[in-house]
Amino acid sequence: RTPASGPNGPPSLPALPLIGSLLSLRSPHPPHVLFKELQGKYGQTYSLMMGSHCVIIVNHHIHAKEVLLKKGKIFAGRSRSVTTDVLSRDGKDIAFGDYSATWRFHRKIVHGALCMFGEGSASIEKIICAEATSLCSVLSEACAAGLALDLSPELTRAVTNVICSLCFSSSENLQTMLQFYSIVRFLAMAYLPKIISLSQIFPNADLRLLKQCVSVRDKLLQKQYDKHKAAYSDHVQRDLLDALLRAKCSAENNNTAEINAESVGLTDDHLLMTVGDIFGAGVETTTTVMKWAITYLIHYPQIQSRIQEELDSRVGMDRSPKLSDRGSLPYLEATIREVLRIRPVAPLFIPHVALSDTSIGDFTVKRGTRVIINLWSLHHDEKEWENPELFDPGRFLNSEGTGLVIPSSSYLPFGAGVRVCLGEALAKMELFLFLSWILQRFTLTVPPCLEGKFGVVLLPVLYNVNATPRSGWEKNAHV
Ligand code: HEM
Ligand code: PLO
Repeated sequence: RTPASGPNGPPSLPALPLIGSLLSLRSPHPPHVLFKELQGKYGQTYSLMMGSHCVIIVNHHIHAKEVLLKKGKIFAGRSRSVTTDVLSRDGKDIAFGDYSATWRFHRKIVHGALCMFGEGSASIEKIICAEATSLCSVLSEACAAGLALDLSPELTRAVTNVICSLCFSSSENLQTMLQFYSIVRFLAMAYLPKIISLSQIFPNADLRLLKQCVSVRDKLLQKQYDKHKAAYSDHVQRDLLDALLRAKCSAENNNTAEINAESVGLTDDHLLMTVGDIFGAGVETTTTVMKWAITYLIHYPQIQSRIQEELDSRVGMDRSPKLSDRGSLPYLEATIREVLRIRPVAPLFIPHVALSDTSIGDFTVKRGTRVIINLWSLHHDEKEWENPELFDPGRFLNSEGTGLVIPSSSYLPFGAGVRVCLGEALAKMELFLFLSWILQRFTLTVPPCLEGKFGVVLLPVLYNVNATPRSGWEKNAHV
């Protein structure tokens, strides 16, 4: 039988009409883990059917780099889905937009605007440090009150404020923004597994909820957009939205050139969706990495104290860490790299699409085929990483422990090539500054703290408890 990917295509999972390979994908594991396991049976690169679409799963860095770098332009396409159409008004953004002149133009503007912030006044650093200051003051208030603090909302607030400053130079409406993000995070993060499931064919209730959330987001974005348009001037560029508006205005005034606002896709929708992307990507990813980092530091107190020793000797206690300290804090940098390895935020990237007939290794690939790079497999490859499940920042240090190394080419936390992450530099600055400020001042631990807190009575310090019914009690645990 010819596999769905063609006679010379990669080995295929079995598939049925309509539901594709769904039956072979039933598993208690999340998709990235399942896709890693399936290598045992089908090899490192294999294909499967999602509904009527052929999808190739790439689990090894050599094929991954062929897709992302060597044939980057051929594989730079994106596919549309019900979910991404809702999120991006039919692909009018960067992350879910297909490869086109419009897309290239938007990427260039955003890239330029993000670089501009890094130079001169070094204002990104100032913005992040202001948020680090307030994050640390919340921590110290909780500490003074003897309370354990739920860090999630504080981290989300800090990261959201940074992005708000960059995009709109304002942190107005933050409360609504935060509320809305907690819902969208849940839905948006579920989108990949959902593509694999039947919801593509039978849109369900989740989709209605997603539409509601997106409309809240869009109202917010629209409000900022209108304000910026009203205040627009050719001479001032305060933030990302100003940079986008400037590009739009100069294209509109440029009647003679081939570049006019319509043809390069500088419509209101495109601008709004691009800002929406930077917002979505900027908040979700960095917050998640911060949470993983803190979780690992709590779990490995010896790593936490080694970072603190490094901070004490290189920065001291008289001043706060700066971006220029990055070179002298290799152990902290190595820890951040290791967090991004062991728990990649985007373990399956965003699916790529082949824009023409091509190949991966010896396998032929037909135009329109979707390609999923399984970063989880790359970062947990036993041949590339010694004991890949172990959290060990030391693997990113040279043998003297004084300098940083990348010990394997199987490491791509931000992707590579044409579709490489646009926020890599920003994310690294945030992670470095937030973590260094926190660890300079605090040691993070979790209760249980069996010392208790003395009031009139000796009170135990309670923390969030997860109660899972034991086997046999699932149905009647409430009785
Ligand atoms: C895309 C990782 C933070 C904006 C991506 C991709 C990865 C990634 C793996 C997909 C590449 C692909 O599909 O081939 C990360 C990680 C982050 C992070 C690990 C944090 C540690 C950010 C931030 C921003 C951002 C802070 C915004 C400023 C984007 C955008 C894309 C993207 C716009 C889509 C690029 C495209 O499709 O052309 N990121 N990201 N990311 N990221 Fe990030
Ligand atoms: C988050 C919700 C927003 O409303 C829309 C959006 C845009 C860009 C997406 C982001 C969401 C989720 C995280 C993504 C990002 C692009 C790159 C990033 C997928 C859906 C990652 C981790 O790859």
